[in-house]
Amino acid sequence: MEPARNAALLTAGQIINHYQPIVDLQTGQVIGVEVLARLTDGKQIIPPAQFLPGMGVRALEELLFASLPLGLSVLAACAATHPELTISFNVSPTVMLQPRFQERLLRVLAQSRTDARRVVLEVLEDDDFLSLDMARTQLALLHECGLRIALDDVGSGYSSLARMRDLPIQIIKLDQGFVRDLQRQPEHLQFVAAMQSLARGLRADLVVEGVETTAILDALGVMGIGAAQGYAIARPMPGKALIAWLAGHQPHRAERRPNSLLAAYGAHLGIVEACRALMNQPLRACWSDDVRDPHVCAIGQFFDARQLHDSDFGNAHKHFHSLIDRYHDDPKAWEAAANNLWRSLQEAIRAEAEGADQTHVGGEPHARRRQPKTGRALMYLMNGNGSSQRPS
Ligand code: G
Ligand code: MN
Repeated sequence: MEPARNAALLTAGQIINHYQPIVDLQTGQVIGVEVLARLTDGKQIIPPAQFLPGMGVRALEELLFASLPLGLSVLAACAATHPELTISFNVSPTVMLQPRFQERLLRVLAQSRTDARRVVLEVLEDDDFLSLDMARTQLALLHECGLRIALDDVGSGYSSLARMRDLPIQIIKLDQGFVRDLQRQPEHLQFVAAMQSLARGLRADLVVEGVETTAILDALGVMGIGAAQGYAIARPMPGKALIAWLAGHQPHRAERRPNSLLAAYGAHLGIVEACRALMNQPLRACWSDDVRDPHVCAIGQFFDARQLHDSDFGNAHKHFHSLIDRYHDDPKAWEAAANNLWRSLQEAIRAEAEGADQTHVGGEPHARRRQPKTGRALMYLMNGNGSSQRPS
């Protein structure tokens, strides 16, 4: 907006850090925090979207080195309750390729007695990602010093498959764009699952960003996703608030049983993938005797608990179970049954999201409240606290 004013604020050290927790979905433990730097004029906070565009490489470097010691001191203050916590900083690749960047960074770490293994650099390719060779060399050197490298916003315009192939990275952060709207577009869970399997193949940890609702959190947990970040866990907050939040945080272990339709969708994804894996290898799988019983699987248990077996998707689920061990005999019918369950779940999830939108009463554009809606398509709703409500 006002480059001159922003430059002046930067020079005057008017920088504050906000911190957003990153949670291990399987254990529920907080494993890291991402630093989100902001400028302030003393009265209001200027968000990055306003000051980052147009900032030159010098200014970006100064921003990082102003926010770094603040972040490291908060990390030290969190050590009492969270000794293993990592801290992530967003670094532009052009900054990283500045002469003596590494020397300067390591000096700051040494001054604050920070173990380099606790620090993550989140790299987002920008227009100026000049030399891939140089970037690769620099990232490898930084990793040798103990730092970990995350490829940020993967799936957005700039972070491509080629970068994942060519750069030495230890963490993949899936862009919010694939996640925020999952209740509107549940089929995008396919991308999350694919990214998870790619990350495993690359031996990188996956962090899914933009997790805005408990239903999304639930779906990711059921799918066995490693880590998540987003408003459903916590919003970015000042250092003091973070320390208090961490001290009060109660870890929730991911459950195998879905607690939302979106998570049932995710669970079905896993089951179908597992069946296909069996189909594509020579071993004839042995199913247990009760596999055709729609009440034995995790989805069925969720439908039991909410009395959802007689809905469209409940019937589709029963039909899929009746064919589940028949993929060798009748692959077409098997495919059709698997797809039909997705389709009917998708419709119900969309209807649920639309119902929530109609009763939406302001606030964050993406943090949609889910309110009871009486009507045909809506089978049940989850409150923010995870309890269920059925239309009366
Ligand atoms: O590019 P990067 O992933 O570093 O961007 C993080 C930005 O996303 C921050 O500005 C942060 O405030 C914002 N953010 C964090 N969690 C969520 C979320 O759940 N939903 C939305 N819409 N934005 C989020
Ligand atoms: Mn980031």
